[in-house]
Amino acid sequence: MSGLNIKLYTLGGAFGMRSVSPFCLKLEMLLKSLNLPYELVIEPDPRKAPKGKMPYAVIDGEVLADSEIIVARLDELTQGGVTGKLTARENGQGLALTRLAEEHLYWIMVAARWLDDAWWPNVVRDFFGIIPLPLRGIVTAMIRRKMRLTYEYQGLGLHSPAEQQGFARRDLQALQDAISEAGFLLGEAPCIYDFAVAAILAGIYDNQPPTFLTHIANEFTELKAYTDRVQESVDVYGRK
Ligand SMILES: N[C@@H](CCC(=O)N[C@@H](CS)C(=O)NCC(=O)O)C(=O)O
Repeated sequence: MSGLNIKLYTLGGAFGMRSVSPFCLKLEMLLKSLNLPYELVIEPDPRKAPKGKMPYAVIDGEVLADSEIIVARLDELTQGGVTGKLTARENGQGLALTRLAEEHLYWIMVAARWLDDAWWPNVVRDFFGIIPLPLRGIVTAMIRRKMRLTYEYQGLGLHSPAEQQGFARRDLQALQDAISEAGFLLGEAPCIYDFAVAAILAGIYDNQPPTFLTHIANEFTELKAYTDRVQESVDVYGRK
């Protein structure tokens, strides 16, 4: 297994995070937990990715785009090393929690960075600081407009700030309630679903400076401890 040649293409760091993409962090955690060596390649421009989103990976020459597709391939290549120790019910529960974090809470995290007028200057500085000044305003306004439309099409962007905070609180409460007494989602050992959920949460808790969502998440102290516990378990951290 260790003979695999793995290149992981990820977004670079900003806002105190090594990578702004939680999907990249999830894969790093998984690869470390599987003891699979890999090369990390920073690709700052998602348009260069096969499907226009980061991360993607090249494993023994095979190009795989989308973190879940990469996880599924790693599971095959390790003969069930990712999901094989879990029951079908556990895998179902884990996937449902992953979807909650990656397809719902994630969008509120993105909006807290990109669409909150008070936080937006951090994005311009950390993300687009290299664009020369006269162009910077035009480019960032265009990209922000696309982000706003995406958030509206997703549906969450149609709600008031208070309603969005309500969605976030219910997501965070559900995740906190899902942690087992043994410390991780599905028992005493961390698994891929912990990596997925904790990667999103790390992007919320460790984001610098804190966003409105960080402040809400800080109310969930057990969830915060869990997020650190998962990162500690594999010694892979989102923060710099
Ligand atoms: N479902 C994808 C989501 C990847 C994703 O949303 N990546 C974001 C960064 S966190 C991205 O590259 N966005 C660039 C864009 O949409 O232009 C996965 O799991 O890999």
